[in-house]
Amino acid sequence: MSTDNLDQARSALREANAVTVLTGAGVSAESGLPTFRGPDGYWQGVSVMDLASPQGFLRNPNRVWEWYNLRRNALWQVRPNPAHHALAELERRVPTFGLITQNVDRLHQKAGSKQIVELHGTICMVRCTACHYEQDCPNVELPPEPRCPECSAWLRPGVVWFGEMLPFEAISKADQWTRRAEVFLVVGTSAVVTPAANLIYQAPDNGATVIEVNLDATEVSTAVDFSLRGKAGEILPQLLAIE
Ligand code: BV8
Ligand code: ZN
Repeated sequence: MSTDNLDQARSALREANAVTVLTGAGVSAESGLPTFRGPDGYWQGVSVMDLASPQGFLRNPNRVWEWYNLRRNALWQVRPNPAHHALAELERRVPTFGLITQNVDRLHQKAGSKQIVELHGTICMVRCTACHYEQDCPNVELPPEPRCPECSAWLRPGVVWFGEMLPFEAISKADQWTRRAEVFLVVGTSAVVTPAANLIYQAPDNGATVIEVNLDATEVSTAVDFSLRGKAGEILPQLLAIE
């Protein structure tokens, strides 16, 4: 990656009073969590619609819970990495800041980030498929067939599955944070899932400078102002000149 690219991106970030960040699974990769579409990603060898859709859950809830319990139990063992900490530091420096995440792991919160929108919910939450019961239950090993304590119906992970609408409040806040951004920083996402990916194309409409940090080139790399290639846990501290 060219240093002048990094230098110019760093100055744009330093001068900005309003920064919005969009993160994906790549920001948690250095914490030891798999991404989705990478070589050892969650989606390798499995059908997305079997595991992360309402139809898949209806067809075989045990199979879906087996997969989500595996992911939950992996999550209790990992910690935020320098990428998460750099974004929490950025929030402390910038007057108007918002972090929009597609991630469901809550590692941004663990690193101290506060202004967060979870576009796709979180696997730390469970909710009932039949009544209003919901429970935040991090660090808890759930039984293979989690049932609602109020009505005994199946519980489901508190995430947004494919084919499901994103929570209205989340998407309208993400939209507002994208409109106000002077710099829009996109970290560790393949930018294929919508409506999250649409925000990246919307950001420049209001004059934002768009900076991408990713290990590889993505579908948006040619559409952004600065595409910084490398690991988020290494580049973000450099971008903030945290040595
Ligand atoms: C919606 C569940 C309206 C939670 C997720 C056809 C039929 C039906 C629907 C659609 C269709 N075509 C398009 C759609 C819309 C669909 C969609 O986008 N599909 C995709 C697959 C094309 N979207 C939806 O369904 C959304 N709802 O649109 O509602 C509607 C309703 C009905 C019908 C139509 C529309 C719901 C989207 C939410 C889906 N839920 N997950 C869970 O179990 O996790 S999304 C899933 O992908 C993940 O949750 C994740 O959040 C998301 C994005 O993935 P990434 O985070 O980008 O991860 P990925 O592995 O892809 O990339 C990682 C990147 O990191 C890579 O670029 C890699 O290079 C980089 N990297 C790796 N290591 C590092 C790194 N970078 C830096 N440093 C490193 N160390
Ligand atoms: Zn219930």
